[in-house]
Amino acid sequence: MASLKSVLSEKIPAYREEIKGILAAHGDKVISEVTVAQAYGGMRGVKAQICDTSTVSPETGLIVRGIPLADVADRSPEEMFWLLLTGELPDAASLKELQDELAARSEVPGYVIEALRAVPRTSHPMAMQSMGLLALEEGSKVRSRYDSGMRKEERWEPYLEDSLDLLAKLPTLTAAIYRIRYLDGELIPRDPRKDWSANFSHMMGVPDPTGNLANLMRLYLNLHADHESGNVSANLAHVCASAISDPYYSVSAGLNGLAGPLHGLANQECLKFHLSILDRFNGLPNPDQLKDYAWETLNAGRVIPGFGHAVLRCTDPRYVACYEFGRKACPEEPLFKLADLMYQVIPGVLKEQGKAKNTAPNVDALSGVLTYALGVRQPQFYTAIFGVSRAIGMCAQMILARAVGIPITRPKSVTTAWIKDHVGMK
Ligand code: CMX
Repeated sequence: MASLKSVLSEKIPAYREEIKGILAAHGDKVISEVTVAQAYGGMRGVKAQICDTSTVSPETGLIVRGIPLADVADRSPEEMFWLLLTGELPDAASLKELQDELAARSEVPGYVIEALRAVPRTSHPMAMQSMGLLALEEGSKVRSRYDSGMRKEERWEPYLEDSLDLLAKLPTLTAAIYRIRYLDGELIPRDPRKDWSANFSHMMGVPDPTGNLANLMRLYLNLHADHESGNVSANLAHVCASAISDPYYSVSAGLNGLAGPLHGLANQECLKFHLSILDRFNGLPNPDQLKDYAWETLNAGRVIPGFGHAVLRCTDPRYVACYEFGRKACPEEPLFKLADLMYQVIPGVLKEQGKAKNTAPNVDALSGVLTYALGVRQPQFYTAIFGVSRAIGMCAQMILARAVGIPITRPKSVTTAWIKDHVGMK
């Protein structure tokens, strides 16, 4: 048995040496060039930062520390956190120690709950989640250690401490948001017999007679944890933490990006899309009706949520894991059947339209559908569930970045006048 901190303490010196060696021998080698189109186009495809927790292959999807997602999809989110940080899965005793550690840190101070109660009930759950983390910042060990003059090489340690606190409290905080925002505001205490994700669904308090919702939350919180570091949420957190802003500020920054409809909010949009179809056809449409509906959507200048991806050029393996889960847990649910029909019809429509580079479904095509089918009927809340999970990856990435002393992010921007001059335009 080992603690996460002791495993990291052992691995970090070699990791530092490895990077030092690469920089000394190859620091001047070119890994990417940037075109004018990329500079105007969201820096798509520009290789300009390092992320060792995971990588997204366009052809196969997420690979975590060299392991294809499908091979670790059935692990717990706690195991995922350990894997992202150390490159290994914990043994049973080490996992138990991490879970005990998270349990011991899980209480959210009363003033934070009061702050959540003080905002209007029309506030978006993402705004409440981000605000809740900022309220927790008061306890940051990064901030107090920095103020008392910590050495640069020690920075990863309070980042780990804050991350453990933050990750321990985030399910409690987010379940409280659910109960305050949608139910009677009475909070459910955590159950000491349950683990991190099981406690999250337990504290939300949605009736779950089959246990399927708890199982879905375990899968969901595992699958969404990390997706390398260029995506909006991870990148925002990374940039924020590069200024030695502590994990509360940095994860809050990431959550604010996750709240956008082209990123984390897509699962909410996707569910709405599914519900609007069931509503329009008073149940499941036939394939031709669905095709017409998809064209109507595209012709109105809207995207089909849940399809396409900025990086992936294959079916998202997270979608595949959700599909397998749904096939066992709720195959007869009209929403699941519709998602299945969309999988058969939509790629053909998008191909015919000829714009999307990837016409296959992404994870959002199913995550909201399953969450709704298993009893969480408030689509606006779904991105907050995503946030609980994505915080795992954001924290892992910033701990490692501090361990190897990645400096403050500061790419160079240029003006349109500079571009014109550079390419020789008058
Ligand atoms: N429906 C309709 N049009 C789509 C489309 C979709 N599902 N996916 C891409 N397109 C369009 C784009 O809007 C773009 O159109 P314009 O040229 O008119 O601007 C064109 O196809 C090319 O886009 P792309 O290079 O294939 O995709 P981008 O990298 O620009 O965008 C994404 C990626 C995810 C924003 C886009 O596919 C989309 O809007 N999908 C629907 C929303 C969604 O499912 N988001 C979840 C993403 C999951 C994640 O972040 O992990």
